[in-house]
Amino acid sequence: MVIALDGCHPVGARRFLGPFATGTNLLGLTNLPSHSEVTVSFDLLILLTWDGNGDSDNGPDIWTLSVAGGQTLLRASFLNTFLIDKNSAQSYPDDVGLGLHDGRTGAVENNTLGYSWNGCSVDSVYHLTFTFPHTTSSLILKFAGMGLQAATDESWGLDNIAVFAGPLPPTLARGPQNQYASLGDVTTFAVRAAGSLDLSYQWFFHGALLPAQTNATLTITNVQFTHAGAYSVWVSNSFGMVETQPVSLSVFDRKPEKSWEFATGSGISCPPAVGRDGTVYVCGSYKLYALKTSSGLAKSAWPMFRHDPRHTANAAMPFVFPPTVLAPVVQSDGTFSLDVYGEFGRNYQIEVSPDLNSWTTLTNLSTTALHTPVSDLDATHFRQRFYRAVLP
Ligand SMILES: [Ca+2]
Ligand SMILES: [Ca+2]
Repeated sequence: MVIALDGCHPVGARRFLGPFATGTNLLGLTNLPSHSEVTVSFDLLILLTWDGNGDSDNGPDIWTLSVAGGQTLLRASFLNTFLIDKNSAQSYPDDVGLGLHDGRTGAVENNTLGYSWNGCSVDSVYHLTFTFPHTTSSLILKFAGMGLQAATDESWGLDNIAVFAGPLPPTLARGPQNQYASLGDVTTFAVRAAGSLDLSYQWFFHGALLPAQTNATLTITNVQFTHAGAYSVWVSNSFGMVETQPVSLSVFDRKPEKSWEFATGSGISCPPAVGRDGTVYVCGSYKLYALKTSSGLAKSAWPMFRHDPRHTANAAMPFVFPPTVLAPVVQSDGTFSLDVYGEFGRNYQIEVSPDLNSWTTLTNLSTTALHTPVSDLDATHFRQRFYRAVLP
């Protein structure tokens, strides 16, 4: 039985059932034919600012599917924002308490439904499928959101619900994912499949059968370089077989170690990361700060929601927005012009080089706007010349 849910389309053109807030929606089926198991599949639409495991104020934001009088098929938190926060993670594809994953892990669509918050698209779609033992002629499925804030802030919807009573060939609910491990680590590949419940598994390494690796998970202990490569798995039952795309295990000789950490205060909400050039990055709400020791504190308003320096205009510290060189043009008379994008009221040095090694100053800018044009009337004398804008 397939139930088309096209009753409404709250935002945009997509028609689906919803949006729903915290609460339970029931799907009841009667007069089912004789069967020993049921498979249900559907699209779960996660709308607006779900907070995943969240914190004491905002989460966890949980969605569940259960069988009335029977088992819980899923009880997972979902994270729909791109905020980087040490407390933010979603449990899906694992149940709450069993996994910490990045926001939108496992989503098959991102920002396709037209929902937005603070001008930014915030929606995702998950395709879910479950098989469970069931024998009676009636069935009630319970779809529920739990712990959500107002429906204008966090809601969900359903589409393309299919319920099948009886045996089915296996289908992949979620294939294994690429893994990264250090020497000596333990690493695990996992596959989740739906379909008739007599499922069996066989794992392969570079296409060669791995003896005795016949579970839904493949665990490798004491990882060595020889373990690096391509893994895949066959899932089969009495009615058919499905094979996954190969995924890779990458092995590194040493795990990057965090050598230090500083306490972060109000507005700074994630542990720092160090870039290749030594720049230290930390983030707060909607902002990423780059602290560069060679030129003092710098800031960058990327990548949380918008690349827009105005979002950091209220920063409490004397941050400096690094200049960007845009729109290089060789004019018809052979002179060269470019646009320096930076902050209002800053001093930037425009430098030139014949070879990207030795640099000399072309001009010093004192900006009176976000965009400042610069011309190099001398450019006709050079076969090639490189330009950069730096903080003096
Ligand atoms: Ca929220
Ligand atoms: Ca929430």
